[in-house]
Amino acid sequence: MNRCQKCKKGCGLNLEDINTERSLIIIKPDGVQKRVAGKIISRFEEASLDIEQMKMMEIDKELAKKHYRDHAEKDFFSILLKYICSGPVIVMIVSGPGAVKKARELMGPTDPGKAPPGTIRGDFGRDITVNVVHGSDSPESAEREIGLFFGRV
Ligand code: IDP
Ligand code: MG
Repeated sequence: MNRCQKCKKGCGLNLEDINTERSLIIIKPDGVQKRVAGKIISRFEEASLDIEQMKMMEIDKELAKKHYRDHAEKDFFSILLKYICSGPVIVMIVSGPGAVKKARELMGPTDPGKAPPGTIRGDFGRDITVNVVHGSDSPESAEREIGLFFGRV
């Protein structure tokens, strides 16, 4: 039996549940268009992350601005908005122990040119903007982003 982290006794709390985290993943328009969405989804499944929710949608400018609000002052902001709104995307909530870090390791660095082979961006990304996938950068960002795309789930 897993032991409760607080009291170290077998009180029935599951350590996996305690450490479970969620991340918001977006397969960006280039990923859908290049027909590599299935391969990308498999990477998360093969890393033992659970898919809790998944939907295909188009992101409008208003949602894109909210999602990328931390980049509003960057010189690439308008290009980023145009790109993320340029076609259908697949949005997912993945969960599991350390899901945020695990997902980012699977994705690789922002710039596909610097992402090693075997990472999603290394294998399928084109350039520093058109980089095939989004993953939350912290558990706090994940919860904010999940709220934007899925509401209270
Ligand atoms: P991340 O997606 O790896 O978390 P962020 O720095 O949060 O990277 O940037 C958000 C998105 O903005 C990137 O995924 C990419 O599409 C785009 N982006 C980031 N840096 C640049 C840049 O220097 N030039 C153009 N686009 C960029
Ligand atoms: Mg980011």
